[in-house]
Amino acid sequence: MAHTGKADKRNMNGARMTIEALRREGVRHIFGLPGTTIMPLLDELYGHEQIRFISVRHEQTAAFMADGYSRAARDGDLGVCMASRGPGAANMAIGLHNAYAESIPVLALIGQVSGDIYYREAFEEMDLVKFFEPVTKWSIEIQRAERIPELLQRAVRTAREGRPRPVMVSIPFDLLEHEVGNPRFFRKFRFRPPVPAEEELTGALGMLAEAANPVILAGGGAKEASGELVRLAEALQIPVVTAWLRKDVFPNDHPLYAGTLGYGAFRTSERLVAEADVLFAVGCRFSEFTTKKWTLVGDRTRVIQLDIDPEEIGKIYIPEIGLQGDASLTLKAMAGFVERFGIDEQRLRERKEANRLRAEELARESALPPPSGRPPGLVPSRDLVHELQRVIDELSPLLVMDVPTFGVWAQRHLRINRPDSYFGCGAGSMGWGLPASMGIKLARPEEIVISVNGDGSFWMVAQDLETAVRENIPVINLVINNFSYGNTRDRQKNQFGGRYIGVFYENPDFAAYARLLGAYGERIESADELLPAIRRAIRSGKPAVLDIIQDRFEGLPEGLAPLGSAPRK
Ligand SMILES: Cc1ncc(C[n+]2csc(CCOP(=O)(O)OP(=O)(O)O)c2C)c(N)n1
Repeated sequence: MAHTGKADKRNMNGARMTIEALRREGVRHIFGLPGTTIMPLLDELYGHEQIRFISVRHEQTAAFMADGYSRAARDGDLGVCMASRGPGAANMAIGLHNAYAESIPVLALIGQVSGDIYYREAFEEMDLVKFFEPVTKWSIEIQRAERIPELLQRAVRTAREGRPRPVMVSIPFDLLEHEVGNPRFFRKFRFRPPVPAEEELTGALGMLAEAANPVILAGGGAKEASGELVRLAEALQIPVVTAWLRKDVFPNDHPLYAGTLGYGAFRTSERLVAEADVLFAVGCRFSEFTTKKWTLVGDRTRVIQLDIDPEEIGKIYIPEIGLQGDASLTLKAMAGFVERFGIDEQRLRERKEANRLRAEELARESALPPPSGRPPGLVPSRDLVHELQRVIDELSPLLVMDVPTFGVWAQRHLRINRPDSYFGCGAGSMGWGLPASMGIKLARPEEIVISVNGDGSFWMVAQDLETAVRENIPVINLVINNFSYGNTRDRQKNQFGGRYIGVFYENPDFAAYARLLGAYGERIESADELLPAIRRAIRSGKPAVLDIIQDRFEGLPEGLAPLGSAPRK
């Protein structure tokens, strides 16, 4: 083999090499569900001191947990999910689809039938490489036990480097049992994140300094660069909008915050982008919702695009300046230059004035109507958003947003000021919220983690509340219970003449269900019960479900159509 690696003196079978390779790469958790082809791997994890195996009740949970874990892990730790061949793998697919769409690194480790019986439609056999190709950056099956460390360690690097995305590694059963003498392991290696050259940065700064109406659009890639973004925006007095669901990349109470694009965006924010002569995009993929189906950024807008992955630069808009770089390091370097760059004082004063006027306009447009004053019984979204803001201000939690219709209220009215504290499901997978929040809690156990879910979404994964109880993962789940697939209901209302089909159903008493499983449960019929109930849930030390009862016909705020819907021809 051309690679040089350190030989381990011991003989190891494939399963031991697999777990050892992951340990060396810093993996601390594996989420999975047992099955025949991964039995040797499970046995390796028995009593393992550094890697915790968490068994789930459905493989989609394992994948979503790995996704949440990777999003929240601070030390570059990677979420790993594990399943046995065909059926388990198929169950996992939604989680990999979600992670792929959202640029989240995840390693899916999947068992496979042994090589001696492959291609005969063996029991649960499936072409895993082909199956996962569209939802992974790299999808491979290892053919020789000796190569397990090499390929697994490379898979971990592949998932993490450049645009992060999931990878799938399948290992046939016979390889896991195959003994290898003096197996070779490799150094844990990470690329140093790139920073563009000084002249590229000063070129971009020059363009931003001279622009008439510049704007910064910050996406998920800027998640760890909030402080740098603030410094740069302040130095140049440039307003910042965030990509859809990435509210936490810029403090929402900052005078230069100009709103979040995407579904439910305010006109002020959209106009700012539409009228910009220079747009500086930082770690943003110009998604369909952020760009209003790619109509928001006009031909006359000159784009500066900063992205870690050169393949992303120019994919949607051809930039005048493309900067390949890590968002934090690059913004830090830019902010450093700008301080000695000297921007025209008169221009700075003009920008300050324009920003002040726009901030007032945005404040008027985004003002939340006062609470409804309705008697207890059903909780209007408007009241809920007021109370959720109180929860955020008082408890400073990590907030995990599944895909409820309520997300529009959150997008428009919640003020998130703490960096890296808001996790939204931009790929739209129902059922992501509970498991993702479990992964997030494991990555940051010291935090209060609150997920916000529709009742339809919650019920797709509700069995894994048992996992949260058994594994002692105390996440707090708000279930916005409107006894319907609300988003779909609203489409039928707006576009199909109110002919409701397949959107209403009955639910169990979710609070009682939670208690039945050993979790904490409460029913909420008035928004002002929310904060005290969350405090009680925290005190219980258990995973919790707060069942928030809504009117099944409440629907979206006036004038907002469901996401992605267009008038019917
Ligand atoms: C796994 C999955 N299946 C179907 C959909 C399509 N879909 C999008 S939103 C929605 C309804 C969501 O209902 P619920 O979770 O109760 O939230 P609500 O809109 O009622 O707040 C559906 C069916 C989806 N996004 N994901």
